[in-house]
Amino acid sequence: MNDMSALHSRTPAISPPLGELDIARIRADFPILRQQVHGKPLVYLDNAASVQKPKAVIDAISECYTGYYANIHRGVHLLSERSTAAYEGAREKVRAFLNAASVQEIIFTRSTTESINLVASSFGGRVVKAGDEIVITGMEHHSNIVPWQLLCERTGAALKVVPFTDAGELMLEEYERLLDSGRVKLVAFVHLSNALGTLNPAKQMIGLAHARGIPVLVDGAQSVPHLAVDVQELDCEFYAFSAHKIYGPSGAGVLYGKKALLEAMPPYQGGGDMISLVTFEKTEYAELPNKFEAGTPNIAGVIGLGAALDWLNAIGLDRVAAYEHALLEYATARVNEIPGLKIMGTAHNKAALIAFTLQGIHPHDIGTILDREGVAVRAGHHCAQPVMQHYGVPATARASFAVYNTRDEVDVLVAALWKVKEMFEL
Ligand code: C6P
Repeated sequence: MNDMSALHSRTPAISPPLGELDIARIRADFPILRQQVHGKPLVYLDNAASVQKPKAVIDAISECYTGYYANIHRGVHLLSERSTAAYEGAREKVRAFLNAASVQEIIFTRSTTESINLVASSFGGRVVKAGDEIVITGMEHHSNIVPWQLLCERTGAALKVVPFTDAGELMLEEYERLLDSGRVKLVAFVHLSNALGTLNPAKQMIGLAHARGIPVLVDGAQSVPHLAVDVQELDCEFYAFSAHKIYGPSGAGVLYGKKALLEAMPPYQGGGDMISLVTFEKTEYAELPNKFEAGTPNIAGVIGLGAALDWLNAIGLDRVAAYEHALLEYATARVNEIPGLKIMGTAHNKAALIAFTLQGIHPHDIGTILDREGVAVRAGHHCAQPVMQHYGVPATARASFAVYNTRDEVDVLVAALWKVKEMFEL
C-alpha cells in the first residue's frame, strides 16, 4: 500500500543507535501533536488511556475507504478481494508481531475488554464449574476483574486475588499459595499495570501456573506499545490487547490463543462468517480464526492496526523501550523534586507511566490545572478501583508516556505541577 511504501522509504532516516531516537522526526508523524490548547503547546501525557495516531495509520484507514473498501470474505469482486487481502495481511502482521505460531491463533475483536470477555465466556463456560477458582491479581483493570466475576456468578466458582505490596509488586509467595489449592482453572493477570506502571514477571508467573497444569491469560493492553512480546517464549495460553493503545485506531483488538485451546472452545457469538454450514437442524462452525469472528468486523480498523505495527516495527520496539525507560527515569527524578508528591507504584520493574497524588490537592484539580497549562494527564481511578482502595485514595493523577514524548515535555509537566502547588498554597 502507498502509505507503507512511504513509511519504508523513510525508515533508514530513523535509525540512530539503540536508545537514541530521532524524536523530532517521530513527532512529525503525528499531526495532532502540532497544536496549542488554551494557548499553550499541547503536551500529551495521557497515552495509557489512548495513544495518538501516526499519519501512516490515518492514511491507511483513509486509503481503505477511498480506494478499495468492501466487505471481506464474501465478495467475488475485486474490491472485496482487495479488502480481504488487506485484512488478512494485517492478521499476518499481528502474528509476526507477537511471534505466534499461526495466523489461526490471532482473533480480531473490538478491544482488550472483548478479548477477555470472549475467553471468560467461551473457555470459562466450558471449563469452569462450581467450586473451581480463577486467580487474578489486586492490580487488575476492571476489564480483567468483572468478566471473571460474571463467570463466577454464573458457575459458582470463586475469584482469588494475589495481593501486592505498597511498592506495587505482586506477592509471589501468595500467588503460589493460591495456585496450590488444586481448584484453580485459570490465571489471568496484567502484564503492565495501567494504575501503577508495574511490569509483572509474566514468564515466571506463567511457569508457576504451568507447573500445576493451569492455563494463563495475560492482559497486554498496556505492555504491547512499550516492550517486545513473544507469545511462544512467554508460553501463555491467551494474550489480549487493543489497537488504540498501540498507535492504531479504536474499535479493534486482538486475542491470541493457543490453537488447540481455541479449537476446543465453543464460539463466543453466532452470526455470519463464523459458520461453514447452517441448517435449521444443525450448524457447523468455520475453522479458526473465523469461528470467533461473527459478523462484519472493523475492517478498516484492523487494516489501521496493521499499519500501526509496521510503523512501530520501523522504529523497533527495543529502541522504543530503551528510550522510554530513560524518559521514565528522568520524569521520576524530576517529579520527586516536588514536596508532597507521592508516586503510587515504585516497583523495581516499571514502564511507561507515573501515577501520583499531591498532598491536600484532589487529582481532578491537578488534571484541570495541568490542562490549562497545555498538559493532558488522566485523573481518576483509571478503571482500577481496587488499586485505589489499596492506597486509601479515591483517585490519582497519571502521566503516561509514548515514544513521541520528550524531556522538554516532562519539564513542562513539572513546571505546571509547581504551579498547581502555588495555586493551592495561596
Ligand atoms: N485502560 C486507561 O486509561 P479497552 O478499553 O478494552 O481498550 O482496554 C481495557 C484495558 C484493559 N487492561 C488494561 C491494563 C488497561 O489499561 C485497559 C484500558 C485505559 O488506563 C482506559 S480505562
